[in-house]
Amino acid sequence: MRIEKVELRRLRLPLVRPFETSFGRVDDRTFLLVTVHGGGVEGWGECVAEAAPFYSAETAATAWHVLRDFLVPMLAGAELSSAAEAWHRMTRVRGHQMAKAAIEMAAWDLDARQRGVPLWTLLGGNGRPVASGVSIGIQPSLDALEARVDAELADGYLRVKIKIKPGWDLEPARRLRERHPSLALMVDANAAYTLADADHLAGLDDLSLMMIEQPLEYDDVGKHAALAARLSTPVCLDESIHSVGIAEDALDRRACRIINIKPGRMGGHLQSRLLHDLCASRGVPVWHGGMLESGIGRAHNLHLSTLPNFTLPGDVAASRRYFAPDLIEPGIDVRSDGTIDVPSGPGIGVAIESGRVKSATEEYWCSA
Ligand code: OSB
Ligand code: MG
Repeated sequence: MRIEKVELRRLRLPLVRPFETSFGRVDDRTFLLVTVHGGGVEGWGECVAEAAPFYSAETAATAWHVLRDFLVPMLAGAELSSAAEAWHRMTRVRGHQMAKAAIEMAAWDLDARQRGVPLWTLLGGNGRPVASGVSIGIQPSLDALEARVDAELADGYLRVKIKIKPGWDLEPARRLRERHPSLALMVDANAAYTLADADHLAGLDDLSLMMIEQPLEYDDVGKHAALAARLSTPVCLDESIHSVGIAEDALDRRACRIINIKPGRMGGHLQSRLLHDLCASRGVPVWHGGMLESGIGRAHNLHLSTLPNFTLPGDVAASRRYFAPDLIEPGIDVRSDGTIDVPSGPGIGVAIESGRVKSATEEYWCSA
């Protein structure tokens, strides 16, 4: 397949609800969309880098720069045997996984649409409905948290993750555990703690949590290994895992027992699949993370989530939790059994509302 032309768009959409984590609160979502054209077909990818460099060093602005000035020139005009080749064309650029992922994933969508098959068939998934969980931001009060969780459970979600930080950790987790004794419950710290907090975090150990996600520094594997040895709650890594090599190192050092896969953090579908396969070979379960994506990124996530080692519910929830309306029509919906259908058309299989994309676009660039 030949990539004839690439378009970049920067969009901003208001969130249905503000989202607060240990690194701050957001009321809207800034992100990029990448469109690759070839053979009369379009492929779409979403860049999950945020406006601020708090979750990761990348921002929407750095991704725009790296895409426009380096990655697009490596792929525009290129003849690829398949989308799997896109990653290899970009290896001269170090890091910038989110920028790479956006165009790499667009190439996968293009490849699948040109072949007329759903993306999951190219990725090696099974296309079956995906078990869905929710990620609930830090709330203004424990009562507000309980109400939020009740509303999500009424919608059918199979797992609840709450964001924690110092001052909002043991008490909210304990309150939820008392109210919902058998709930699949987990916490995500987004790197808010240090090893000196190990005894405090061990206070979570009697709450039967599925896992604690990324308790320590975003790039620290060694300290996670030391912490994991002191907790009975399984440690899951998110921010730290931005390459297959780091994941191997983390597993060798027993820094985590579970890994969250986000294709944006890994540089796209190919690297995510390699990470998935590595974890499968080590008996390590994975689940699909989320980055407050629009329906375009969310659809990619659903297809990837149907690979066999995604055995835990993902942060791949319904459109209406994030944007009203979403950029796709119909939006992604959750069924009462807590699963989400994988869109069945060619490629990512969703219909993009070009009028909504246009009205949310703040900046546009085209390679040709
Ligand atoms: O740490 O998983 C995270 C959102 C933005 C940045 C980082 C994270 C998250 C979420 C939200 O937890 C997941 C979602 O609902 O998309
Ligand atoms: Mg996380």
